[in-house]
Amino acid sequence: MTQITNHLPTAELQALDAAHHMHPFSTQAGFETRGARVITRAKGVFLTDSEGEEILDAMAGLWCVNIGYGRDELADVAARQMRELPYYNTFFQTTHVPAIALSAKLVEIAPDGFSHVFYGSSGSEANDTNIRLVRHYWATKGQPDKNIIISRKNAYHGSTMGGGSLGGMSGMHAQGGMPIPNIHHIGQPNWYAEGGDMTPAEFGLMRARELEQAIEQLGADRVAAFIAEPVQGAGGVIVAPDTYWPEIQRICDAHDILLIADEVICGFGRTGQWFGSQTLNIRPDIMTMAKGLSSGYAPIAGSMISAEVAQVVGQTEFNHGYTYHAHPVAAAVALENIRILEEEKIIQRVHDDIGPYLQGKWRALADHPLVGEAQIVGMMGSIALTPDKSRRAPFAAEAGTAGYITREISFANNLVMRHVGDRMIISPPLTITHAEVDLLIERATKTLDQALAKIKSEGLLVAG
Ligand code: PXG
Repeated sequence: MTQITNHLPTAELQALDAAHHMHPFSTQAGFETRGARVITRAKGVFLTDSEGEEILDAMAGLWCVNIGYGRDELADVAARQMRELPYYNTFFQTTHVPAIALSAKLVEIAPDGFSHVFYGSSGSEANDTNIRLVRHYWATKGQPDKNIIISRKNAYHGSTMGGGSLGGMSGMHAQGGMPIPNIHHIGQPNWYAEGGDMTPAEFGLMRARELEQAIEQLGADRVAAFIAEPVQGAGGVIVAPDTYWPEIQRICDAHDILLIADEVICGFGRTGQWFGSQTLNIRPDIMTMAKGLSSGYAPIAGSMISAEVAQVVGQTEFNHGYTYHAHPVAAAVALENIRILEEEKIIQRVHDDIGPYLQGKWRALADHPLVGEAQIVGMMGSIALTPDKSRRAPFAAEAGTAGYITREISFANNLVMRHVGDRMIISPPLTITHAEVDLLIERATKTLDQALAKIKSEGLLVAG
């Protein structure tokens, strides 16, 4: 067999890809007629494909490459750690320096009250840990029936049985027997799509109180925890109305329900502070971390656990752990990533400079005739496409049709701007420059103009 390298013709790479690589969240058969774009390298905010095209990656990979591509420091640290100690575990009365140093650092940067970190290799694994952790917590306190976890429709918490069950994606639940028992979903705080004639403030309170109603219906003695993303990411960058989170916090406190903030996207500077919980002023007991923890350079995730929960769970053996828990190479890479975030004041820059700059330009896209609203927190933004912006109307066509058309045009314009249904989303590297933001907005605007023309010409500019 010929050696498979970057130098093979694109068509050959695509044919091999279609033949042997099963893609996530994709229709595999489709790759035979239309090959996947082959990404060969990346630097800063730009990807390069096998045809030499430069693509502005306004999604930072999958919301993870917070410090941008091509940082040699992380490669150097990984190589050094691989030579010194490529692997060891911390299961049987052993530990290692990357695990010690990263845990101490994470507790230092976390809000007050956190004391311990339990690791995984992905956000999904960390959320699976959280399910077992909160149930074990209440069982240890003598309440084994306090084991229901409340989550939200259209939430994303991963793709394993646990993570997918916590998530509220109906398309995922339709396959493979999810959700697992004792997971309960309430409505999401998506005022644009579901708020009707209510004000955002009224709607936010109404959706938060669904949590209280669910607790009352299920019984507070049955509910272990509520899990939510501070800002829903994969659900379409849905920013809750201001009234939502204070009410959620009040309800969790009043009913003795643990609050799990899934910070997989919001963490590590995405919202302009270390954690989205700080931006939204919430006090979680557990935080899920992944993605920006290593800027995607190595697979590592974790559950950040409050001192109170850690103390209770720590009394007995917690029969849970992954081979790659606190993997030394991944932990060393994460530490170096955090050093760069701190020393280069990247999060402060999101808060004070590049964040506000992007926000102003992104919000102005709401003036485009195809756009019903623009939302943005820190450096994660969305716009809702609509055939009739005067009344936030959805399209008559199947949800996602207009979004897909727009995404394809965007990709052809060398801008990675994703769609979730008929919302377009961005989450660029936090290191993006002002000039690159200008280019992002220029390509997004051109994309919206072209998408509007195409949607119109296909007779799809019709409200449902
Ligand atoms: N929680 C949240 C909030 C996430 O966004 C996970 C957990 C799971 O993490 P892992 O590392 O297991 O993937 C995620 C992941 C998308 C997309 O298309 C989003 C994610 C993953 C894949 C695709 O927006 N988020």
